[in-house]
Amino acid sequence: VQKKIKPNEIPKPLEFTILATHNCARASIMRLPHGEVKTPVYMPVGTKGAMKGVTYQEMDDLGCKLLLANTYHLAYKPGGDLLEKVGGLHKFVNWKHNILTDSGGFQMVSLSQLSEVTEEGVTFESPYDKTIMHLRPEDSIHTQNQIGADIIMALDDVVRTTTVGPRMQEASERTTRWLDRDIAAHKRKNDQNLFPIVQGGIDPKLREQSLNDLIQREANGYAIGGLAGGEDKIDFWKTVAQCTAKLPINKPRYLMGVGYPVDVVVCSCLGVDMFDCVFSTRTARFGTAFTDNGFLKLKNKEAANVFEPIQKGCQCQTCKSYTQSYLHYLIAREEVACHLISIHNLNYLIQLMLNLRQSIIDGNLIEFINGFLKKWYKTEG
Ligand code: PRF
Ligand code: ZN
Repeated sequence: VQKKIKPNEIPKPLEFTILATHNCARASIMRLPHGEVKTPVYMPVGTKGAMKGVTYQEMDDLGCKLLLANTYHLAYKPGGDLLEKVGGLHKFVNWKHNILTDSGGFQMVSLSQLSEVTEEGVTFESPYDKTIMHLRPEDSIHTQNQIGADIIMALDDVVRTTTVGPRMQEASERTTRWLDRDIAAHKRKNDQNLFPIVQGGIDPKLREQSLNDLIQREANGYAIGGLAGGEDKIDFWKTVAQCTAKLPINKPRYLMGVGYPVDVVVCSCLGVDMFDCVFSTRTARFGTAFTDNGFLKLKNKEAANVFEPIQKGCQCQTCKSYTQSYLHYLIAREEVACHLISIHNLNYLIQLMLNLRQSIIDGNLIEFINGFLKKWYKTEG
């Protein structure tokens, strides 16, 4: 149903409709410029404008409606100017659904040996050819405007989760100051949503301050950053719960860098709506598949004698076509093995979210969680 827009009302590039809830968990529809997304959702990561070992056509076949890409990598190559010239990343890579771009902030951690942070911004030395890139909040937003993703991320000052003391406080407060520069630099407010990123590590006081500062800036959605970096599980969950309890109820919440099956299930229950992680495809490249009973290491010699798919009943192309035995044989020999396991793992996470979502709608979330955890930890019987 199309909503009537009053003559002088500027349409928002994001509409978030909650269909059902169970305690903090929500089943929603997020309407973005390139179509609807059912949440909670797992967003596959195509850092450099391509998935590793999976085509965008295949992502479409898996039912994916929202993909991730990274500003730092795309700014380096092919560059914002070229992407603007071809009409944005959607056109360049021929993807008709939604895209979210991360700001480049996280590369301060992942490329920490090669970066330097000041109040002005971040400076990177390219790991490829040693060229220098300055990424100020204004640069990140300008490049993200050129890329044209449906959701763009604020440039945050990211430090390792386990950092303590003044550097953590500085990073968290700087993230807020940079957010004001991001907002001022953002030129496409009508068709791109800028999400701020809550920081503050696992310190409840810093998180509280960051939450208060960011919520005041009234964005269309919010991200929870700075987690999944080696902190204890209990601190991780407490921090997520603190954030979801405080963030506006009627706006989507995105937990960055989390994609371990148990974590997406638990954090959906805590009220998170969006997740991303390279884990599903990275672990596939090491021969590990997701199953209802936990991780399956297809490199192990036991797999050689299993003439069944990775997961019985799985509707992915890999499970419909191949046995564990064949995949075990391929891993040592052919790159296509990584591709086949990636397809299964992506399908597994996408379906896991859809099943969880449906259980919220049907009022069966508790049964769903019990069933999921029992099988995952093999405590049945
Ligand atoms: N900030 C940004 N990207 C991220 C994170 C973050 O804190 C995380 C959390 N570890 C993953 N990706 N900009
Ligand atoms: Zn499968």
